[in-house]
Amino acid sequence: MILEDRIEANVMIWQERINRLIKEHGSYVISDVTVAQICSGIRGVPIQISDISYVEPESGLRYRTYTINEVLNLLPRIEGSRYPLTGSIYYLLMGNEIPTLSKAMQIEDEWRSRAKVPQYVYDVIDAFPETASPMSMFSAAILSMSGQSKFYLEYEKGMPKDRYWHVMLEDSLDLTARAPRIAAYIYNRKYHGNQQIPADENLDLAANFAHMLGNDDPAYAELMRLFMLLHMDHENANVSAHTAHLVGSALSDIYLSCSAGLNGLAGPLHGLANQECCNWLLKLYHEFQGVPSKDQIRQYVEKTLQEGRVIPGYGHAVLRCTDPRFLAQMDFAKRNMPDDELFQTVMNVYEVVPGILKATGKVSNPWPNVDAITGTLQQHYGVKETDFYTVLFGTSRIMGFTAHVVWARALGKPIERPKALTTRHLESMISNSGYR
Ligand code: HAX
Repeated sequence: MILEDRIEANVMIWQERINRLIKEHGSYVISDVTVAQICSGIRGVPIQISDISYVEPESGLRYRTYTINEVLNLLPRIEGSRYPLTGSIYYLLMGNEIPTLSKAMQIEDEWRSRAKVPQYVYDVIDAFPETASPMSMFSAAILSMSGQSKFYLEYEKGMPKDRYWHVMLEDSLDLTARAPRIAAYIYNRKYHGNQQIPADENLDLAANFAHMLGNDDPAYAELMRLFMLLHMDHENANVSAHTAHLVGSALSDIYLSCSAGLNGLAGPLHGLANQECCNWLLKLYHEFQGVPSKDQIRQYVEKTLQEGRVIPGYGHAVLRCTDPRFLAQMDFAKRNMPDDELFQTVMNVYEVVPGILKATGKVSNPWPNVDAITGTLQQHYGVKETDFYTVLFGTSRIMGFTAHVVWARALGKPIERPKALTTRHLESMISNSGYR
């Protein structure tokens, strides 16, 4: 299989680099950790290597060293499409190489051949009450496949360690092939009277996902190609990716790891922000009965801040610039839906909010992140149920999770076990050091 061959050809090279680093520079100190960092979310403390994707504060996300603009320009696409095939991004993340169109198509073919979802997964979803959150259904559906994981079954039989990543890759391809079907099933069951739309095997993964969500407009297929590209990974230290990686380090299978990662993604300060952002924008739009003026936006933003709430879609723990993923979606909207009034609202908000956040003097990054616009594009193409947006996000993000977990196993990364201290330890360390 194409990805297996590509990873196989590279594993030794990366293993040697890591081994050399440990052997020759193992005692090199790369950071001092402060009390403030330990007490505030281990913010900024380097915890691991993330070669698959990396976030530069001033220029944003890089997939295997390529910026978002480079990825959009260099990756192959099918004829007539502006946006790369999802299979090409997955190949880049896993294989560390810009693929040819033929290679990207082979990944899409792999997904086609593995996409059948076992009936028990649908039964798990059906067992949830109508009121259940779509993210809990999605996470549970994925978790339910753990018992049939190829890794789990072979591990039970005592497979040798050098087989681990091969079997994890198998499971990863199965999971990533099935995820859009599971997500679409949840969508149609929860919001559209269980009117399920059969997959169209002729389409690529993203276009098929768009089709199963009920919109066959070619522009929506394009949007979903862009969406899958932009949401696939964002460095391996954010809540969800790190959770998936941490759980994977215990040799848990890919379903256990990805389900855990999705539970982190479901939090309001992380993946759920896209839903909150869209709801905030919709409320703003309705309050002023149309596209609000900049003065009206100023009023509305001040009110949100006075209520002690954050402006959703703005700020970031690492970025210190407008998120290039926001800009790529803005470009899509300008081309495809310039007259959409919610998009026009997004643009007016973009002109007003950074200035207000800067003036507070405390916000580290006043610029929009990816979530400031994502929901607006979905609204335009008819996917209006905002509480489903994190499932959309998760469908793409598990691809990134799987790339990190497969590579961790290929490189034989050990189980993670950082150290926790008591408050008393900290107090004693400080007083014993003579620090004032
Ligand atoms: N609106 C108002 N205040 C904000 C703010 C915003 N958008 N972003 C940060 N601040 C405030 C913080 O609440 C904090 O205030 P206090 O000191 O009073 O607690 C202060 O500014 C400093 O915070 P920071 O260092 O700038 O930001 P953090 O790294 O702590 O947090 C967050 C980063 C993304 C969580 C934050 O900017 C935020 O809550 N933004 C709004 C929610 C959002 O858009 N989340 C999505 C992030 C992208 C993502 O992960 N997607 O999955």
